[in-house]
Amino acid sequence: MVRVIVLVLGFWTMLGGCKGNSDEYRELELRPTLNTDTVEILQMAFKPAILKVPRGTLVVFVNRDLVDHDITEESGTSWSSGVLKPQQTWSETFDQNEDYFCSLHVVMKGRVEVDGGRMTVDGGR
Ligand SMILES: [Cu+2]
Repeated sequence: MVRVIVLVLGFWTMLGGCKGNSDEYRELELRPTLNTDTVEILQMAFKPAILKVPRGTLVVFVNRDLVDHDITEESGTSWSSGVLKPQQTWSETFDQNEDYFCSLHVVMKGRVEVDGGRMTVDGGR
């Protein structure tokens, strides 16, 4: 009997990722896929300027430019990354469409479009 249990545990371990922590295992079951995507900041622009993603995608912003930038929600009130120095990254999960800009260089604008996402409420602009 003990031998059977050892074999089963060994098989689970081979299947990958189960470290014997039941909470961790449960979390993996509940969140089977975490979508991620990337926006690069390069030559004073967000690339791509419009990123289309499934709802709940974790978007990683990477500053590949030579100067500081930030990522700030368009109205400037909902969220902001704070200053991102060259080679620094910042990430945010998107559940709805969001327009954003760089508050250090206001001509830099970008948008994340979520599949089936609602339009963000325009903050009086
Ligand atoms: Cu900037």
